[in-house]
Amino acid sequence: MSQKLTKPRFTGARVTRMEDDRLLKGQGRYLDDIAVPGMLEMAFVRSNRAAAKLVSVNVDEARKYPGVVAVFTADNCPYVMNSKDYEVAQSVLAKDEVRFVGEPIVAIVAESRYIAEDAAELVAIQYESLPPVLSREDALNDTRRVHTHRPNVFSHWEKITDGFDEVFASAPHRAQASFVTHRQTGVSMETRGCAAMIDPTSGRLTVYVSHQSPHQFRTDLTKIMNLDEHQVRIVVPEVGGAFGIKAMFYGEYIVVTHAAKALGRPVKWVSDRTECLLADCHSRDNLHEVEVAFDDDGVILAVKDRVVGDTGAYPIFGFPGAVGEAGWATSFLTGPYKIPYVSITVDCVFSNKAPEGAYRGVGGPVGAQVQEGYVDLVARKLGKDPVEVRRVNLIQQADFPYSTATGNVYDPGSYAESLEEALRLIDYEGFRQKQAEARKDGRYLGIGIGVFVEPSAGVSSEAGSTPYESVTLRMEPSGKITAATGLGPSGQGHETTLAQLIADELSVDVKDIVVLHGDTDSAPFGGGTGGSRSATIGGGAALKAAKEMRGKLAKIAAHLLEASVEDIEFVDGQAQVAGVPSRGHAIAELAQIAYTDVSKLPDDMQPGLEVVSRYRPPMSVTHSNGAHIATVEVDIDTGLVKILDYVIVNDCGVLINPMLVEGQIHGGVAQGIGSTFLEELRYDDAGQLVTTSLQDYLLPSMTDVPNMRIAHIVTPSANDGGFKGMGEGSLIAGPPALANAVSDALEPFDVFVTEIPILPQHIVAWTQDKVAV
Ligand code: SMO
Repeated sequence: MSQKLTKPRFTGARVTRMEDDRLLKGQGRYLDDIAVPGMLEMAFVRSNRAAAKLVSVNVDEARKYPGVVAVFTADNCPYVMNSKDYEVAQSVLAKDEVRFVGEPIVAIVAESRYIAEDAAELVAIQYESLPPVLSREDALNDTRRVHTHRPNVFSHWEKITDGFDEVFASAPHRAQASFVTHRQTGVSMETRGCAAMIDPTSGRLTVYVSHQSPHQFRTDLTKIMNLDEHQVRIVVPEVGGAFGIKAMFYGEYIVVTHAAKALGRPVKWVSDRTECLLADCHSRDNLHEVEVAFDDDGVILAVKDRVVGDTGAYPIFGFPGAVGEAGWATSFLTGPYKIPYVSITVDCVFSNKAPEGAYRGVGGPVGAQVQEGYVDLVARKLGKDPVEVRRVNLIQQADFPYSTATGNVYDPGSYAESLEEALRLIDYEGFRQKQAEARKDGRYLGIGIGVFVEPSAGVSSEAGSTPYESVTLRMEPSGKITAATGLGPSGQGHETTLAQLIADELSVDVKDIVVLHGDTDSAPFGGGTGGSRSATIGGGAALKAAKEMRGKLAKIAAHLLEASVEDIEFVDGQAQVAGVPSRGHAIAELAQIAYTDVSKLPDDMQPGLEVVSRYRPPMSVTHSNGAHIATVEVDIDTGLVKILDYVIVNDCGVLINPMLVEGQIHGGVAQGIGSTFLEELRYDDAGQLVTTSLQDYLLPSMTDVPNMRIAHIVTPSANDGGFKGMGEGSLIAGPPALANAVSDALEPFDVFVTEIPILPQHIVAWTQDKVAV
């Protein structure tokens, strides 16, 4: 198959998102828009204790309430999510004991949500409170066990490079810092939920769910409930943000499905905002005690990291957050730097807080906060410019492929180049002058750098298997194309990017392609969206499918034209003999023949034009990289931080659509601003979550997010198309750039930030009654 192709029209272009026509007109259909006759709604009664025995759960009054159709507890909905690796089973509705505030205990099914909520008030639960495990110390010391049959430390690992101790002990300098990120979560505009119903004709179960991976969801649901996969259809409608939160599997989905089956009526549950904050997976609740060894020039010789990750009450089904976060953070402990020796100790613990799971970047943002934090610490200790310390430590072109002390192999990137370009864009020297002048006036300006490596495309739907993704491509008799994918977009624009790739391979217009997703009945089995895998692996599958389709078309054209397949080229929607436009057939004509005039096909060819392609990338992981630099002004009287400028240099290999790449960066930086300055899920001493609305859990708004300047460097990956995933990098690099900028601004007060979010009261406390030097 070496038919020639004209140069791409769409790949690399700022093609307007095809999704936006419906989304911007408010015509997108989300989970809560799903309405069918006779649909019931569910509300949950959740634990209001962090740790307690359930003495009694009385639902009699709720059951009698007019409009209530059924009430479920662990007695009549006895499903359990088993996390075998960690020897913990989580009842989908709490049985005997509750372990966090927000844990579902009772589900009320009623004719409306209003009725269900009213009836929920009538449920009488008698608790016998237990002392909650809330601090890392209590968890580590096993003061009380969250799960009585096993220690609170549910996962422990160590990794040390041979020779670490010697190098560390004999280093000219050592410094230490403890980095903390408080609990945060990915707040999607559309909340979580699902709706389940039995198809009255086929008897099959259909579950609508706001999720990132339809097939993974079907696998989890059918395994836990012991259902036959072919009798279950999962439909993911439009998803209004997901961020990893919606890659997880939650017990509520089982309860809704069980209710629909038991009652023979459709049942829907959509989380309200308080439920989201209470019971969507949390993340980032980690402590990293770091020691770094370095020489007089700031060359980092060795780094030691002792991590405690708090995963909350249960290892969330399929992806215990603390393990994922500590895994990523320690695996990328050395980031883009050449640091030959590491010592890593990790303890993941249970506590009486909500379960932790994935949130965009998983351990990346925390890991980068640690990594860029200790680099700045070295600079601070030596009185050197943080740029100089980075320059002497960054991995250079000649070092690729680079094997890290933590066991990763980095494919080529542009670590040093992206930093230099970002410094140029922000006018680093110019800013340093402005900063010095401002300080004379008692104003505190700072600049912070976040250089990052983002592993991408390493995630599969089935843990442990090799990542792959699938695309089905069908050219209809008209020559128009229907594609279907197992990916699960939540606003990233996959319909557009996949269409761009397919259009170029087949020399057709993007508008002649529709990309379907989110329905296990029509989409081929795939891993879904997460781990920045969609463009890289899903894009690879789209390319592969389109190439196969092109091969078929070329074969038909060659047969009709009595030419050799190798001589067929595709130009402007026509397959023709190379350089002879008069000897060609429109693609639409070939499609017509393939379906309805099949006697004209080569003898060995099946009618129709449909292919299913699965793409397994040659590399298990490819790494994006880049540099963020932020400048800030810190007002020490109010504790407020104003972002003055923000530049991003991003290298994600070949760009399919720069506009969408930049959209991902904008969103990631916004979430990074939230992570650094606003967002904290706060528990009180009794284990009550006190941030249960968006008035308490603060999100960045338009006025918090500055204009950003973005530049691209392209170092292609070895995958088909040369793409690298980039969905998480800007949330990885944002927090350290911003935190380091605050540290830099407050250097005259000897402030070095090691904890996020940085709140105004922190800044005031760090600086008041202190004299700047
Ligand atoms: S945290 Mo995401 O689903 O890669």
